[in-house]
Amino acid sequence: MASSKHSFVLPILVIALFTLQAEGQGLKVGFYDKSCPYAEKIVSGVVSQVMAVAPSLSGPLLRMHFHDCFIRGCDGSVLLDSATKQSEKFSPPNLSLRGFNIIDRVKTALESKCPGVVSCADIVALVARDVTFATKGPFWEVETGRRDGKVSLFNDPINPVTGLPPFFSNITFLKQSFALRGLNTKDLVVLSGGHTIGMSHCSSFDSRLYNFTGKGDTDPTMDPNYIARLKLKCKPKDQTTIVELDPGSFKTFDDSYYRLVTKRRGLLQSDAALLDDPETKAYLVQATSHGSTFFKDFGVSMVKMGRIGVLTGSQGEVRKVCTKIN
Ligand code: HEM
Ligand SMILES: *[C@@H]1O[C@H](CO)[C@@H](O)[C@H](O)[C@H]1NC(C)=O
Ligand SMILES: *[C@@H]1O[C@H](CO)[C@@H](O)[C@H](O)[C@H]1NC(C)=O
Ligand SMILES: CC(=O)N[C@H]1CO[C@H](CO)[C@@H](O)[C@@H]1O
Repeated sequence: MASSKHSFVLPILVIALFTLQAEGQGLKVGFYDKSCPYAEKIVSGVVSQVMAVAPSLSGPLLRMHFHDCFIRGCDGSVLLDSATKQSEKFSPPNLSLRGFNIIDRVKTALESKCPGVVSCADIVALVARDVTFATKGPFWEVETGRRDGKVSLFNDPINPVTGLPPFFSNITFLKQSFALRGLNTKDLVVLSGGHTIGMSHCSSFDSRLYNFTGKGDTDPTMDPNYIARLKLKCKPKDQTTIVELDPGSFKTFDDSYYRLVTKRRGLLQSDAALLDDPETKAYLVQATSHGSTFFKDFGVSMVKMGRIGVLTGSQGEVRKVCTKIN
C-alpha cells in the first residue's frame, strides 16, 4: 500500500521541484546599481558592525541562506513570522537559526535610503557572503533581483523528501536532496564546507556518542578519541549545550573542516557521510591539498544555491518588513 502511494506521489514531487531548480533567470550581479546604488555597501556596513560585537552570528547567518534556499527557493520564506507559530522558522530544523534581528536591522538601514527596493531574500544572500568574507573566507559576486515570497509553512522543512536534509542523512539521501534542487555532488561537498564555522547542539549528533543503533553503542565511523572528548561536553539527552563544528578554528572560514572529516572527526553524520562516495571523498583530499580550489568553488556553489526557485520580475513582492508579508 505505502509503496503504491509513493510511486504516485514521487513523480509529482519531482515535477514540482523541477521549477525549484537552480536556474535563476532574472538575477544579475549589480541588480540594484541604479535603483539603490549603495545597497551592498549598506549591507556590508551593518554586517561589519555586527561582526565586531557578535562574531558568533556568522554561523547562523550563513546557514540562514541555506535554509531559505532549500525550502520554497531563496524567497525569504524562512524570515516570516506567524502568530500561531505555523511558519518555517518554528519547524524543528530551525533549532539554531539565529540572527533574524540582524536581517531586520539591515532592512531598516536599506528602507531609510531606498524604501521598498531591496528584497529580504537578497539581503539574506548578501549577508551570507559578507559573513563568510568577515570570517576570512572567500568573496564572491552575489547575484541579486530576488523577490520575496508570501508563503511559509511549518511542515515544509520537515517533509521527508523535500524538506531540509536531516543531520543523520546518509550520502545517498544527501545527493538526492541536493539533486532535487539542481545541485550536484560537487556542490554538496563544497557547501558542506560551510561547517568550517559555527556551532552545533549536542542533540544533533549525540546518538553517535551514546546510542547509535539503539544498543547503547557509538558510531564506529567516528574517531574514538573524538567521541571521548565530545562525551565530556555532551551528556546524554543534553538539549542546550553547543559545541564547535570545526574545533580549533570555528571562527575562521578555512579548510580545516575537510581535514577533520578525513580524520573521521566530522561532527555530524552528514559530514562523515562525505567519506562514503568516491567523488566527495576525493574532494576532501583535494580541498586540503596545496592546490585546493575550495575557496573559489565555495563562491561558485553559493551562487548556484542562491538561484534555487527564485521569484523574479513581477513575481512575489518586495517586503517592507522582512518578518511580514506586505
Ligand atoms: C549537507 C547538508 C547539511 C546538513 C545535514 C546540515 C546540518 C546542520 C546541523 C544539524 C547543524 C547544527 C544545528 C544545531 O544543532 O544547532 C548545522 C550547522 C550549520 N550549518 Fe549546516 N547542514 C548542511 C548543509 C549546510 C550548508 C549548505 C551550509 C551553508 C553553506 C551550512 C551551514 C551551516 C553553518 C554555518 C552552521 C553553524 C550554525 C551556527 O553556528 O549556529 N550547512 N548544519
Ligand atoms: C539512506 O537514507 C534513506 C532515507 O533515510 C534510506 O531510505 C536508505 O535506505 C538509506 N540508505 C542506506 C544505504 O543506508
Ligand atoms: C537507546 O535507543 C533505544 C531504541 O531507540 C531505546 O529503547 C533506549 O532507551 C535508548 N537508550 C538510552 C540509554 O537512551
Ligand atoms: C527562532 C525560532 O523560531 N525557533 C523555533 C524553532 O523551532 C522550535 C521547535 O519547533 C521552536 O520552539 C523555536 O521557537
